[in-house]
Amino acid sequence: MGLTTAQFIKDYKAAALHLFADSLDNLSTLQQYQALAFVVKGYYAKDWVQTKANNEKHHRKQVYYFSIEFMPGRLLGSNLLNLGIKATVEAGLERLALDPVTLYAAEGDPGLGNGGLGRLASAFLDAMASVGMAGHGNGIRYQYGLFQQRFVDGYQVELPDDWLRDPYVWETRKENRAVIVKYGGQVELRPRANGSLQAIYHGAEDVLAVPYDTAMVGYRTGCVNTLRLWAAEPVPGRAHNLAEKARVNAITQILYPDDSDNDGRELRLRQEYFFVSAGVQSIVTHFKRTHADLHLLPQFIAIHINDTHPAMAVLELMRILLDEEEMTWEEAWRLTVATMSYTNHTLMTEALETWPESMFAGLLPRLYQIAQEIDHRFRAAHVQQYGELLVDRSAPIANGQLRMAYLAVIGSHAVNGVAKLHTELLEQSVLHDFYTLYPARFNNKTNGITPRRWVQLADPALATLIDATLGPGWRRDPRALQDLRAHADDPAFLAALNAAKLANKGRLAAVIQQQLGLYVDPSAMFDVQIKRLHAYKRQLLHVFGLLDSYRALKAGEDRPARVHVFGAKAAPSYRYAKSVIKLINAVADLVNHDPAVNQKLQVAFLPNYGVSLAEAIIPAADVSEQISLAGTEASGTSNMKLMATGAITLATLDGANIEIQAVAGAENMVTFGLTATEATRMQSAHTYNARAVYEADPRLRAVVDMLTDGSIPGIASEGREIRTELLDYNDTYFVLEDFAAYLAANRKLDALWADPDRWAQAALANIAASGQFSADFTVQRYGREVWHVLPEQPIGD
Ligand code: 26W
Repeated sequence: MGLTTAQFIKDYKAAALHLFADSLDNLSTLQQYQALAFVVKGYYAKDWVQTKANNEKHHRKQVYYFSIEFMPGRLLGSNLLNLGIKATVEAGLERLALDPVTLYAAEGDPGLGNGGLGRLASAFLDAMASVGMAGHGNGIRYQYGLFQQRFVDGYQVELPDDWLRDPYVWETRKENRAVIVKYGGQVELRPRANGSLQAIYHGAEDVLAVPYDTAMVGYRTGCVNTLRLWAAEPVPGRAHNLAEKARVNAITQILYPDDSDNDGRELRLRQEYFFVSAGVQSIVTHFKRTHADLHLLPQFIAIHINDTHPAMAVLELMRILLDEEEMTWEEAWRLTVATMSYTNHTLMTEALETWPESMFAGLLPRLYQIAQEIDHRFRAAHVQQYGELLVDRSAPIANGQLRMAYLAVIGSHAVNGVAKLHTELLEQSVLHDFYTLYPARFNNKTNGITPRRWVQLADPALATLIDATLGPGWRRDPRALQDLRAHADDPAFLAALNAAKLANKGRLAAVIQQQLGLYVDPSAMFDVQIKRLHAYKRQLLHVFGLLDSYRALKAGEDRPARVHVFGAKAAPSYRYAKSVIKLINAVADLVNHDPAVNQKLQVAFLPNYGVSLAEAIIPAADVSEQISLAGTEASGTSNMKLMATGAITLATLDGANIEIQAVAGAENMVTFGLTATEATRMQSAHTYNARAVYEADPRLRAVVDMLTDGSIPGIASEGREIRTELLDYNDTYFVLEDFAAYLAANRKLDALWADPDRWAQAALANIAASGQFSADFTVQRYGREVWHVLPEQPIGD
């Protein structure tokens, strides 16, 4: 971009004057941040316009990534890095006596997602722009994001996330691209001369969908794509009473905070249809502006369905091709299947969305008709060859419910899981019938992460060390990190690696001090578990492990000093998860205030875990806890981020942990526990008896009894609830069964920790192997095998 520090300072001062009619030093930190973001927005504006123009001029195929959640994180740092002007701007800020870190921290972090799925969507947008692919996001501009988490007496308290209280500088309102979304009413189908049916709506409710576009700047590519988030507003020029206005605004008011349990509320259905209809309508309208023949749609447009939440895209495209483009069913269906592709992110049956026919038909009468027709044709097409049973099991409509995962598979030409094991389990279980019907559609696309945010931005100490060791080539192609292996026996490098980690731990210790008033020793082993609170992720097993250490230390056994760092939000309606949060905080109180152990054992549960807090925790981790019951975590992505900054993974053979082991080497991580096959076998044979395991293991019994014997103050009801789940409801996620193996694995970690050089070598091996989990490669695989768009940027795979 050839920006000079002097030019930047000139632009920045001008922006302050333009926006706030004042000089920089008179502005608040927030205003200084907003003026800076405004300048940066100006720096990529031309590339954004140029990218659009190029796409049109060269008739480039566009990918539209439909997701009900996005978690972009703060954008100032990543935009500066991706534009290649970070050092220049930071030098300018210093010359203006402004602290870049303070300005970065002034930016709000749009929490428009729950966890893995939403963050992955944003990583993919960064990656598509960074490999020069024309890939755009399509979602919802929630007024309120995921709740702000506070701990009150150890209990989770949810506060509204009013993230738009201050204007979001990166977005641009595109009034002229607004569309109408219809709900309810009755639909009359009137045959046309050409045999197609005209859909006439009676008494439908119209809602205006207004898009807000945010630029997705690629890493040093000049490619700038678009994240389009839709807001619901009353249609202007029509009389609306207050109730109607509120009803419309409610559609995009708030993100549903559940990340595994589909609560089937009508407002959620309204949300899902809202961004899908707005997205598909604007794509078709835009396409028709630049292409004469809609029959060419799949050659120039790919629509990706991120889990079942946008699955109605199949029905909405059919509606438009049938009702507005007057196509035949066959032609419309061929185009729809060729355009759509679907990713499944969870095996949890309770997370697979279904909608009651009555609710669906009432709110979306025309789509319901189309869904019925798809259901009829699906049954008719397969009953001969596969019989009633399979067809009844897999038809999209059954038992009064629309089964959205099935609709997504039937309406897509490609279906993928997010890690090898997950895709295999999908083919063997949840989607087995479809694997029988459409084997060619199934493919695996193991998740990835963006090395820009998680290494270059979050861990500058490590990034600088790698630059000094390998040169900067790894920043564009992280597979070059493999060359670090040549330094495994280089004591100077290993020492520098440990020093970088220690510096990051010092920074996190300051955050823990500031947030929790807790002093932690940076030289201790930082053992990190950061993810949503869910029974299958087994934060409880981690707690049992540290309670066992607590007892051992009290009994005079020696252990290397450890600080257990937790970050986890629980869905507000998920009672068990909230009880585990209370337990972790109660154990933290017990341990941190016990002088007999708190030199060797500490617990730091940082509230309000999200993208920005992850950026502070991840570079400081020595141990990455990935301990879900094998066969439950689809992939995981924190595992990849923690690996990339040198943490040693303590893992079950689940999700992407298996693929991490394959590239890092089993000797450079510690695995334990039941395999997915063993767990499934015990589940289906009903051979697991948790109480028997409890009775047979005195260490385990001692720890479990602490839940109810009063040794952990303040958890009377939570302790009882958790104990009941374990001993009376037979421990759904085999926490007791994997306990002994988990302890043994932790002792292995202690032994490894006792040899800093060996530990550093293992850390190095993980960093060196982490390049392959770059989302750049993941989106290229999608680009070649699913979306059929060839990236310009030839980053070979
Ligand atoms: C209906 C409520 C709901 C909301 C969100 C159900 C399910 C979800 C998501 C699919 C849950 C989710 O975030 N899944 C996670 O997706 C990540 C990205 O692929 C994976 O790495 C995680 O393993 C998976 O749990």
